[in-house]
Amino acid sequence: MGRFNKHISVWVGSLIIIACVLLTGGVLVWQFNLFGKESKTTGVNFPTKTKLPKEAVSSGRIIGSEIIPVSIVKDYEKLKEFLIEKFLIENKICEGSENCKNSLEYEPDFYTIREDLNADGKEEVIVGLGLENTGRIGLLVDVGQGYKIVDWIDVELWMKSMELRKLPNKDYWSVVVKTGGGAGTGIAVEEMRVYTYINNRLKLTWRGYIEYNESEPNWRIVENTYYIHFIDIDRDGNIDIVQEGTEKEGKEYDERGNLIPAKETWVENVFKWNEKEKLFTKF
Ligand SMILES: [Ca+2]
Ligand SMILES: [Ca+2]
Repeated sequence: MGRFNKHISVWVGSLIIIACVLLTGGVLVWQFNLFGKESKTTGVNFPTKTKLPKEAVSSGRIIGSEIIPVSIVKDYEKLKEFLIEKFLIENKICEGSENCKNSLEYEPDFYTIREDLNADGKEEVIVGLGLENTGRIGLLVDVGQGYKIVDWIDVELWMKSMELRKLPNKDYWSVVVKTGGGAGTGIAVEEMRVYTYINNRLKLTWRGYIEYNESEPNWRIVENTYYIHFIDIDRDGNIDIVQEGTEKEGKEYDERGNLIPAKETWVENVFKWNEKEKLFTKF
C-alpha cells in the first residue's frame, strides 16, 4: 500500500510541477504579448528622451526661460491670454495700457494641438497665434514642474489654420499651417508652411504659395492661384507635396473685375522629401 501511495505522490507532484511550469510560461508569453505590442503601437521611431537636447533649451528663440504652470497650459483660454501677453510684450505693443489691449483691432486667432510627439509618455503642445497681421507658431514641452517654450517662430503673416499630419511618413509628425495677409501693400498672399518635428524642435521643411496677387495699377497685375496636394506620387513611401495651379499676368480687368491675362501658365511643382537634409525639395 505504502509503495502504491508513494507512486501516486510522485505522480501528483510531477503533475503539479508541470502545471506550474506551464502556468509561468503562459504568464510570461501573455506579458510579452501585452507589453511587446503596447510599445509598438505608436509607430513613432523617435528615441524616447526625458531630457531636452542642450540646443533646444539654449536657443535664442525661447521667449523667456520661465516655466509655465500646468494649470495654464492645460486651459485653452488661460494659455491664449498668457501667450498674447507674451506677444504684446515681445513686440512692445500696448505697453502698460489696458485700454490699448482692449482696443486691439482684431480678435486674435489661437490654435492648440496636444500630442505626445516623441512618444515619451508626455504631451507636447503646439500653439498657433494670429494677431496684428502676423503670427507665431510655438512648441511647449513638459519639463516636470510645468512647460517651457522651446520654439516661438514668427510666421510673418496672419495664422489662419493649423493641423497635425504624419508627413512625410509615419516616422514624422508635421504641422501644416496656413497663413495670409498683405493688404494695402499691393501684394496679397496666402501661404502654406510645413513645420516638421525633428529632435524635439519644429523645423520649417516647406513653404509655398496658395495665392500670390500683385497689383500695380496701370502697370502689371499678377494673379497666381495654386492647389496643394499631399500625395505619394512616386510611391516611394514618402508623401510628396504637389503645388499646381495657374499663374496669370495682365494689365487690365474686364467689366466683371476679372483679370484679362496677357500671359497664363499652368504650373505643376513637385517637392520630394530629402531625408538627408530633412526638407522637401523641388523635384
Ligand atoms: Ca512627449
Ligand atoms: Ca513620394
